[in-house]
Amino acid sequence: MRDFGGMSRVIRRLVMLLATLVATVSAAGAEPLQVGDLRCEYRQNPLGLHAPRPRLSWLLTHSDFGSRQTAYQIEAARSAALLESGELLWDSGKIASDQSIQVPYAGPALSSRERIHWRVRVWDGLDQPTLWSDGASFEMGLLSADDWQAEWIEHPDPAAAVEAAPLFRTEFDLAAGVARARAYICGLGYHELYLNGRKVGQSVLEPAQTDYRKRALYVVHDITDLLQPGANAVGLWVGNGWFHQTKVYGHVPYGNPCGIVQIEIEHGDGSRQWLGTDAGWLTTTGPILANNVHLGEVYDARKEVGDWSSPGYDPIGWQPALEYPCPTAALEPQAMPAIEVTEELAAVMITEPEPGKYIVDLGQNFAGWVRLRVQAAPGTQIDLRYAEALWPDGRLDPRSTGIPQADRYICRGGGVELWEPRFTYHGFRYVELTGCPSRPDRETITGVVLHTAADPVGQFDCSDPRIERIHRAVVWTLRGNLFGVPTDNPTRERCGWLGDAHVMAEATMMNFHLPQFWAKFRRDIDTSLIDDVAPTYVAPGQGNPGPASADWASALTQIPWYLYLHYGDRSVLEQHFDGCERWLSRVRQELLDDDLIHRRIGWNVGLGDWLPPGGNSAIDTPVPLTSTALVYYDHHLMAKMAAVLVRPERAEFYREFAARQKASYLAEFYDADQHSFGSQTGNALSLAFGLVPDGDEALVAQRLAWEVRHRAGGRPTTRILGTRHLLCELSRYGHGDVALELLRRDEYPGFGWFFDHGATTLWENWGEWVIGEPEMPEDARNQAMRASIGVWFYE
Ligand code: RAM
Repeated sequence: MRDFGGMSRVIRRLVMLLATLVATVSAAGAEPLQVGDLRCEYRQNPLGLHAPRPRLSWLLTHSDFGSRQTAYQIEAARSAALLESGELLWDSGKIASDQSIQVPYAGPALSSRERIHWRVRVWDGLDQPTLWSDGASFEMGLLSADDWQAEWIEHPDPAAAVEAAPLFRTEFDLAAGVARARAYICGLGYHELYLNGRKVGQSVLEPAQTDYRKRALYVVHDITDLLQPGANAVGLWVGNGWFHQTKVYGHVPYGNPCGIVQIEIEHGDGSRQWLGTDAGWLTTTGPILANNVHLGEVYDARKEVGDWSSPGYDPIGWQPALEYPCPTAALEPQAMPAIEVTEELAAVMITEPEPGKYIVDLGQNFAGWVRLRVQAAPGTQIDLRYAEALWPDGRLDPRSTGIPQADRYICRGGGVELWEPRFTYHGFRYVELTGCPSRPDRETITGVVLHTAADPVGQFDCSDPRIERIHRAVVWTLRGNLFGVPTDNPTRERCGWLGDAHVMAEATMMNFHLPQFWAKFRRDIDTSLIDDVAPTYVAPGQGNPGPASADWASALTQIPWYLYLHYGDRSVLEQHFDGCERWLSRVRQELLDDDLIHRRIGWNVGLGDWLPPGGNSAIDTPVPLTSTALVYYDHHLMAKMAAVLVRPERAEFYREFAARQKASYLAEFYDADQHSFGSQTGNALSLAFGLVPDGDEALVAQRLAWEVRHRAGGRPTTRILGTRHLLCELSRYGHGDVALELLRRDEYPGFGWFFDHGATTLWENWGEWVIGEPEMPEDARNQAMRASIGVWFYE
């Protein structure tokens, strides 16, 4: 062994020498190594940080094969000028390291509002330094509750406010010479901020949903350029959002629409000015007559209140706001990308299946809303209903949405009117319009696509358009379900189901840059724990379908692990390791002697491979198998996480337990003669999680391929837990042809088949309703769990 190690060291040195030579020879014509894209906590020049040691990253660009970073140096100062002149707050010195992500800021402790300017240079493989990068900055948020001097406010008539969306306003005077101005804001459930007649920022449906009792997210805006010397006005518009949701699981509202705004202004001469919500603000109910995140919005344009967020406005009929008791234990910054408009869709067809009822087909199932363009007499009422499907006769078929999704717009009259809702969203492809004064044209309705606006990071091209089509549907399905939390569908529930979350997480990360989104959701799970240990099926929220079974609860370990795997984020492991330990220790207590989950003790055995072809009665994999496999996987991941965190004893503990559990699992579920765990999902999960006897992997994979082709006649029998692994494990072990057959299959149940029936996103069921099976009436057409197969396209 030692000799071999010595040999490999020699070879490695030779390879390095060769690489250095190549680098030197090519250095003459090559671009020098450069450092750019400086980020802090994943964002460029972020505002509102709370991390005590924010993590820095940069990107190396070079045209040279073999270029690499061998060392770095970071300089930080209180301003760009001081950074340039060398009056530093922190100088890391030259650190020998190839690390270019997750590098913690190690300057003096940071205080509220503090802004740090920084730059970095690196040394390459020849120990040559690059030039200094351009400067970047980060700014701290309001770190303590005492930093919030503003008061929460509400409309004095809460009953009216939960129907309508209240507006709040105030004015203030400003001297010239503003150097920096920030607005810190949280309006629950959803808010919009206005300054001097304009909406601030691009985002919509802010802030992201949380368990508001435990924490609410605030947003920071740089408003320096929106202010003006003299009179200024600020407006806040607040809708119910998830703070006052009344439809799903428990129907329990947290409170009445309310908000807090704090504006802080710094002048060039160092003087400061401050302004915050309090009972001195005025409020009214405006044109929104009703708003509900699930059901939609009613807007009467005749009740618009003019330039309400401009200075000099006459707030006639407005009344003083009431102070509202602080609705949350903590205000935390919203660190992830906001929900934004990411695309607009033009109508592809307009029909009139019934007199006066027009159907606009936007060509794509998606989540968002529409922009209505209309010219009609004052008081004309236009009703919009949304659905994912049509009846064969062309009428709107809203059955798959589970809830009615509808907006109503009442016209102001006197010209062209443009309208979009504010505090709701819909999952749909088709819009039904009633009450239009004339036949709508292509300008009447535009589809507005919304979701958490994370940068796309993946792309997939293929010579087979049928395969590309599935990938496209995967991405649309993911887009429809990234709404501040990973939702199961954008229609009847919109809930962060833990099982759906862990099966979709990697597919989302392969398509979008989502480190803060998933880190936030993992914390959402912690805010919903029962007695600080056991997770609930859905997070976040107080309305809840109950304690999670172990298979859904596997999100606890899987999400941190994927964050580490995809982003190198060790801090999430640090943050959640102990909580995972507590949960798994409880799980083990319930396992009794044989380490298997096959009894209903304390919580459900599990939901199992939910909704396979034919519905839940057709689940062909024992629930104890899938639940035990997931608990095994949890322990396997814990061993890995413990190793990363340098906790060797815990790593050893989890390895030992996993080995013991694997032995019991094999004894209970493995047919060594057939090399099978009895079902497609059983075999696929066992392969994916390493639950196959060493050396039997290829045989089990072969058996899996045989089961698909021969025992099931080419049909998948898998669902939420099995489908991704079915495809990935077939391909991993050389049966990619079988995986392709499954994807191309154009009979029920099959992926290709969906598209012959109009799918543009992935359905919750396998389409039983099409073949006339009565079960499963609520077949959502945009179900995130199905998009877990997105991993296969990249793996
Ligand atoms: C459905 C959800 C979700 C699943 C649960 C158990 O209501 O849509 O996909 O996790 O049931």
